[in-house]
Parts: sequence; C-alpha cells; structure tokens
Amino acid sequence: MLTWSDVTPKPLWLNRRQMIASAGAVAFASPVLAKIDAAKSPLSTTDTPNSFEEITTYNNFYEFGTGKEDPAANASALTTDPWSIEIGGMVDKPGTYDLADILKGQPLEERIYRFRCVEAWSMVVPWIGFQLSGLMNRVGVQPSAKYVAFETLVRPEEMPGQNSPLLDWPYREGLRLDEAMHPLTILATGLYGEVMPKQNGAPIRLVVPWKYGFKSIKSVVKISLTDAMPQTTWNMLQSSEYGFYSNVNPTVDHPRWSQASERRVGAGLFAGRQDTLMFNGYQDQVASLYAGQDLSKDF
Ligand SMILES: Nc1nc2c(c(=O)[nH]1)N[C@H]1C(S)=C(S)[C@@H](COP(=O)(O)O)O[C@H]1N2
Ligand SMILES: [Mo]
Repeated sequence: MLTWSDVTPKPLWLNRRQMIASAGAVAFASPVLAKIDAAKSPLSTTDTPNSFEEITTYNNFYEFGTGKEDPAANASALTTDPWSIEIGGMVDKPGTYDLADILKGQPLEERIYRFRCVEAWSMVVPWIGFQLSGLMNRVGVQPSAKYVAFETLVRPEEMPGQNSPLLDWPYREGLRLDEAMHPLTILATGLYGEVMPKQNGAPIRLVVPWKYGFKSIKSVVKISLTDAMPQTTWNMLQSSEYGFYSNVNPTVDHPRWSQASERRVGAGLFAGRQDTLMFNGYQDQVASLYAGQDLSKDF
C-alpha cells in the first residue's frame, strides 16, 4: 500500500521570498525544500500571508501543551506515517482509509485564508488542501445525515498534553452538513507549499475560515456522519462561552472579552488592532447558510 511519503511530491520550485521566509525553520532539513505544486485558488484572500516562521511557532495544539510555543517544541515526536482516517456513520462506503487513498483524486490547491482565533488574534495562512466536499461525495453521504463529526488522534506517548485531563480527549469538532459541503471548507495537508508541519496538525487537518480557529481540528483520525449535533470539545468544556456554530462575529462578544477587534500576529508593536469582520470577511460566501437563524443564540 502506498504511504504518505510515497505520494509526497519531490522538490519542485522555490521562490526567493519563500526561501527567506522559511529558511530558518526548515532549510536545514534538506538541501532543497520539498514543495507541493498546487495552483492558487481564486477563493484566496489578497491579504499578505504571515511568515512561515510565525505560522509554525505561534500555535494552539493542546495535545502538545497549552503554551503558544509548546506545539513547535513538542510535536516532532508525532508519528504521521502511516496515517489513516476512519470514516463512518451515515455513509455508503464506511471504512478505514489510508491517507494516500484519501488524497486520491482530490485536487490540491493553495488556499490563502484569513484565520481568526477566538482569543482575538489572527493570521493569514497559505494552506494547501482540498475541499472536504470532495471526500464526502466519494464516501457517499446518506440522506439521513445532517452533521459531520471529527476527532483527533489520541496517543499520549507522543502527545504529552494528553497525559493531563485538561480537555476530554479526543479533541472533537463538528460541522453542519451544509457547512461541511461548502467550497471554502477544506482538509489541509500542507502550508507554504510544504507538507503540513506537525505543530499545525500534520498530516491532515480541517480548515473552516469563517469560524473561530478551534473549529479547525488538527491531526484528524475519525470522521462520522450523524443525524444529531455532535459534541465538540470547547462546548463540552464551557458551553456558555463556546457554542456549536462558533462563527466569527464581531457583534457577539465572548463573555470574558470583546470579539470586535483582533491583533494580526507579527504585525509589529505599533500596528494596532484591526476590526474583526463578520464571518471573518467571508460574509458574501457564507451568510446565506444562516438565513433565519438568530446568531446571538446560535453563537
Ligand atoms: N486537535 C486539536 N486541534 C486544534 C486545537 C487543539 O488544541 N487540538 N486548537 C485549535 C485552535 S484554538 C486554533 S486557534 C487552531 C490553531 O491552528 P494553528 O496552530 O495551525 O494556527 O487549531 C485548532 N485545532
Ligand atoms: Mo483558537
């Protein structure tokens, strides 16, 4: 059976700006950096991307600790090959799919997305990924399915944060089916043209750019189609602060802080804060999904 490393594209190209951006972090790993050759999606933002360094050293990945530097320091121990995802529930073709098999036939694209954490910081990330809808269509979503549930790997030997009951492991997330099928929703397998760094959720993680960052679950090993709204990690921990929808919404504050503005990571000490946009700026594409819903209740 093919493994992820067999299908990882070999060195292709590298432009000078990216070489400078990523040199400190990865250049030592190989003389020529492996690049994934993926066309840029028109769904990309024109905002300037954060640097590779910023994206890979300021992370939330509680399986590796709660500090922003912990994932970069601790994630190297994670084994990401072999990797498979168990896909089940209300699908025609349930099974445990090897990562290479999951990627088969799914067109990889570069998607430069704004990314907004619930902690009121933001980044711009050039992801490499494919639409979740492509995988859903391949496994055959049954008419009874209304939601998609996701789980992260549980492997405390390699994920030291899982040795404490800080969160109820596995990390869990969920989307309504129409959100999961939306063209903006991707499974990402890389960033900056590189195979996904471990601290960012290698080898495959969800990215939902109009929702707070915690919806974008990392290192996914299980996907289930259900007819009931799935349990989600942050909602289970504190339902008054974290709802199921978690759409970026500057008019609905977190009970302990404002969501009206955000700090762009790396923008510099004097850059100031910027206004947070409804649906993180993806209003034109996604507002219709929530027509008729009271977003102060469905937060
Ligand atoms: N499994 C798992 N996924 C996770 C998290 C986590 O702790 N564990 N943190 C979430 C949060 S709060 C954010 S902001 C993003 C951060 O993604 P990044 O580190 O790639 O920027 O990952 C999300 N996905
Ligand atoms: Mo977050």
